[in-house]
Amino acid sequence: MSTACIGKREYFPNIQKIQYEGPQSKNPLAFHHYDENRKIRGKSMKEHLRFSVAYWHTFGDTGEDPFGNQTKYFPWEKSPDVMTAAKDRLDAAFEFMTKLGVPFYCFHDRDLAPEGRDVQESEERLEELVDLAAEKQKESGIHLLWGTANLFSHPRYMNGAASNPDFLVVAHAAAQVKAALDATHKLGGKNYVFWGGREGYSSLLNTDMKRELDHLAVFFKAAVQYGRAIGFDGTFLIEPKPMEPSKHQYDFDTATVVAFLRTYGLDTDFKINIENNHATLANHTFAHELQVAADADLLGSVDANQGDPQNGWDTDEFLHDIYQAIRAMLVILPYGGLGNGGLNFDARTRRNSTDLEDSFIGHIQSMDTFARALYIADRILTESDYLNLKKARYSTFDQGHGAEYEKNKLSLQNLRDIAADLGEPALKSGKQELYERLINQYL
Ligand code: XUL
Ligand code: CO
Repeated sequence: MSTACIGKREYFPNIQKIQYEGPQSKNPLAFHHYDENRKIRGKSMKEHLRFSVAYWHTFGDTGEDPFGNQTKYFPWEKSPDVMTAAKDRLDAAFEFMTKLGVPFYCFHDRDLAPEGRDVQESEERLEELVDLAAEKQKESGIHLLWGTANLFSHPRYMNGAASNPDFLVVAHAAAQVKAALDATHKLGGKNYVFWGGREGYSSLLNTDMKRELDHLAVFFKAAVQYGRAIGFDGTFLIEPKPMEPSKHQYDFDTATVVAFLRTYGLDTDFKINIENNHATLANHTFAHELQVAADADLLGSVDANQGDPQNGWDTDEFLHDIYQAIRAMLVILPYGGLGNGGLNFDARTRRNSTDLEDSFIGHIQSMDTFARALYIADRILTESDYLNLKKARYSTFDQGHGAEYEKNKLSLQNLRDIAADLGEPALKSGKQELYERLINQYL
């Protein structure tokens, strides 16, 4: 039992601190690949992967879905007094995270403290929980990866939050963001996230899209200005998602968000938080979204989960597909890592996974999947021909006319003359199967 729980109620009495037991272990409550101190490229696995627990799913998801009631009854939700329940949830969260051995966590304002009757009461409730969370962080050594405001659950946000056509709703959203920024800053959060669940539209017939996007940008600017004024020097992140709950969200995918940030001059303070399941919903792969962000030099953080390729909604499963994880690491490692970002498990156990230990198993298996992917990707990048093969495909641009072209020195007429002089190019294989084989070879 961890020192953090001594003298307090224990919520997971049957779980001890999770240990690394190596790939031969058959213990589902032990790490088989995540050896936090193992060094890769001079950095420990813990420093590379920067795992984070998502407060809302792990301590708040009770298994309800549109067709059925609650299936999970957490011992920390028992008190009829909402503030007592919030404090119990905090105790359970820090016991869970300490036993799991993760360095970070993330929350929405309303995960930490329930909304009050008005702005003032909501602020006071959050402040009370933030003070308790600060003590817990100190005791456990666990840090805040990011905070955010829930601008999508309350009925007032049904037509949007920052992009709502009613100014008073926008002001309420701003009040929430102000308090959530105060909380994030007080807890030493490395980032602040905006996910625009309701920032979008249901019907274009009643929507002035240009005006709503302009309002969204004004809102982000006000948030940056306030954040910098209180001394928050972390990164602001936008988390793209194409739909759900809105029919169409303004932060549709990474390319859309890059264009938005550049259009409104927000790309100096903002980066992007990429979620795999959101990539799936946008008909992209995880690696595609990561690569678009990396190429724009705006890769900030990752919501590490996976979706279901056969259905069209956000299933938020714990990532267990090793191929997707390796392909992600093949982008993240050459980018130089996630900096102040991390891999946040925006994931939940299934509705019918009702044992308390299931949540540990979900996190452990996903941590193992990423750890394995990290060392496999590192071997592919350092031991195989992968990078050279890719570079060689573009070697005709390294000298001669190709190099001049890259420098913008050839006109369309010049290009026409070169084509006419040199004749038909030889067919060169893209060798996709060879690249695919490389991954299997290092598995
Ligand atoms: C919703 C989602 C959110 C954000 C934070 O799909 O991913 O939980 O990560 O608001
Ligand atoms: Co997310």
